[in-house]
Amino acid sequence: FLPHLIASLEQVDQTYIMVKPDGMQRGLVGEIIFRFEKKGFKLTDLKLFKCSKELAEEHYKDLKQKSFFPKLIDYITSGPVVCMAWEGVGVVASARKLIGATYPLQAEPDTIRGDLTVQTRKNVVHGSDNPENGKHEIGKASYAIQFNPNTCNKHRCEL
Ligand code: IDP
Ligand code: MG
Repeated sequence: FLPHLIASLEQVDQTYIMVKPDGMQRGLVGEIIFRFEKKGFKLTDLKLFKCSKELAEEHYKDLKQKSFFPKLIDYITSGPVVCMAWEGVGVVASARKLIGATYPLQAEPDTIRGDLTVQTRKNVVHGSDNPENGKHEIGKASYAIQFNPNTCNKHRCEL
């Protein structure tokens, strides 16, 4: 029993981390990568892309019935996102802790959302909620359309 438990605790997983359009516009990509690297996780893939409506609806399909769903889809497709695959022991749950609670006002200090935002929809970053979804979301992201800077001017706020 004990060796089995330890083996499951030491499971190397993958998670899909996505810097949402607000994180991209605010120039928080480095800050987010820094936190995952510092924790000891391994970045195994990274891509800048513009999320299609179809992919966004698939990604958030569990929330389809929510009143905020249409606005969520509009927002997530409003500008480029940074799609990343991260790997490591317990990375899925640990990443969720580093990200913090969905509602930024409830997120603890020292978490990404706790430190960097007060807005629920624009909460900077997405992280998979279980290892199966991690693999699924990484696979789906590989179909995403490459970001073309000439067709999107919303990728960085004016300074
Ligand atoms: P999570 O991102 O912490 O996993 P989910 O419940 O999966 O949270 O919701 C997905 C995303 O939908 C959130 O990150 C946030 O951007 C948005 N969202 C969730 N709840 C609300 C809400 O009550 N109002 C507006 N947007 C919301
Ligand atoms: Mg979620």
